[in-house]
Amino acid sequence: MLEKRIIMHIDLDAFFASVEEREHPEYRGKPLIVGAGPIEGLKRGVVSTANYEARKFGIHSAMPISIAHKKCPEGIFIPANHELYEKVSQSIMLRLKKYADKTEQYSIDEMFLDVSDKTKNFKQAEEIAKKIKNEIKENEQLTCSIGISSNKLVAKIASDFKKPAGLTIVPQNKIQEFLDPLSPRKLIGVGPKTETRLKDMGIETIKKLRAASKEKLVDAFGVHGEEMYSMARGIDNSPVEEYTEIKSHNRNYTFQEDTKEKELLMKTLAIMASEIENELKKEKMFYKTITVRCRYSNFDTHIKSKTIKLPVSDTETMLKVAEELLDEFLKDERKIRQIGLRVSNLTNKKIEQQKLT
Ligand code: TTP
Ligand code: MG
Repeated sequence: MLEKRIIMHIDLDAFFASVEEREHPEYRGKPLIVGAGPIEGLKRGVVSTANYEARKFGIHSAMPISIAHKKCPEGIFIPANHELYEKVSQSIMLRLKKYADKTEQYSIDEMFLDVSDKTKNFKQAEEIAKKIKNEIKENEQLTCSIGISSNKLVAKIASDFKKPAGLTIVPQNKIQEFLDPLSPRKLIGVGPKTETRLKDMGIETIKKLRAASKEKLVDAFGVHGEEMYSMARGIDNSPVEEYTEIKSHNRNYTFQEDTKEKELLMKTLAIMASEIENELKKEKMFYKTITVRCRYSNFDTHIKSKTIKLPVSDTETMLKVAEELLDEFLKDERKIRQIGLRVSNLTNKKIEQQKLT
């Protein structure tokens, strides 16, 4: 049977700890705990990750080091060496990229591959997965777990299904059967709080989640409820694509007749500003720099920019600054053919909105 999409998710096993074991053979076979923050006093730091020997003692990521130490006093506790893990990660991601045209690095140790164009069926995808495992094992001395399915959601859950060194394939017609017995916690975006609330509603498995009406879930969780409704059915149409950082938003408008009329120019800028604001709101981004680009009737083009102190996302500020800049352009006696508005210097940091000074 020809599957619509074949998506693979690769996740390295006990990543930070495995890199440390590779670099320090003396750690192998012993419980190893990699900590973040000060671990010398074993008081304030938390566990970044633990190898599988240490996990047998109940140690897991984000656990306070002090507790991990109580659970396993004989464990080896070491600080994280992020520079090293980043280097190893980059090398592995580069290796993985050649196996698919469409790839998406999802975290330091995870990557999605869309192998639909390279493979005819899941059997062939399985062969690719085995090659990947071999390549990583031989060249990086690390193991990974791989999930294959027809979308990212299920592929990711599948890679976690048989860890470490697992390979789990879930074809389209087996998705429901695969998901049903699992905890809703396995779904992307379902954290401990949502899990508890679902439990209170009597929903402890994805099967039960699937039995809940969309209205009920939306009532309880809003938009996230709607997402859970789809995820419980194994639905995820999101493409495998590298996240590209958007560095600016802009709009341009060319007038049918060149103009110097401020009212018309401001109205045009206002429309562009509100479109830009919508894009920013969607991405939860804030800007600091506003630029107006002006092309005069003779095609002579100039830009003027202003950067404000604190990032904002509103049209009011955008327009206020744009007006100041436009006034400068209007001092020229030439008429304007095209006007452009751009916001840049973007950040996702939420800082109290401030009025312009
Ligand atoms: P994970 O892939 O979640 O964990 P892991 O690779 O250690 O183990 P698994 O075999 O279950 O995949 O995260 C990758 C790395 O990210 C992990 O090695 C350390 C780091 N990390 C933290 O620093 N803090 C955390 O809370 C988590 C979950 C991970
Ligand atoms: Mg991992």
